Amino acid sequence: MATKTPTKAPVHKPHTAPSPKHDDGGTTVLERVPQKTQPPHMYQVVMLNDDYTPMEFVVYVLQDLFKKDRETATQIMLKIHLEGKGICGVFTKDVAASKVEQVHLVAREQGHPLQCVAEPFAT
Ligand code: TYC
Repeated sequence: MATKTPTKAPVHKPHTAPSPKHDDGGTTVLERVPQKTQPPHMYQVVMLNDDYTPMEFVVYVLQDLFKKDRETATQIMLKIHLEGKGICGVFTKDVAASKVEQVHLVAREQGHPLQCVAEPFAT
């Protein structure tokens, strides 16, 4: 009969590895080594003005996809309309790319040329 070879359980390293040190009295002291992980790079989703997308549709997108309240969504839409572009939100790279896709998808479904881009957010 075939017997199963025992597999080793995966070893999970803690985020901070205690490093053993010995003091003169023979006592072991565990020092915490600080974490070296960096926060993720962030991206801002910037919406662009055009001459055709209805203002009300832009307000709807800002409320629905970017979770802005109506007042804030209206202010952002007007800023884009007057200045050419405006920030909808700041996200991790994947989330920002996904927001851009969703905006383009819903805009094209409704026949609007609305455009937005994700760009690195300087911290
Ligand atoms: N300029 C558009 C209009 O006058 C409104 C608009 C605002 C379009 C913001 C796009 O991202 C935009 N209907």
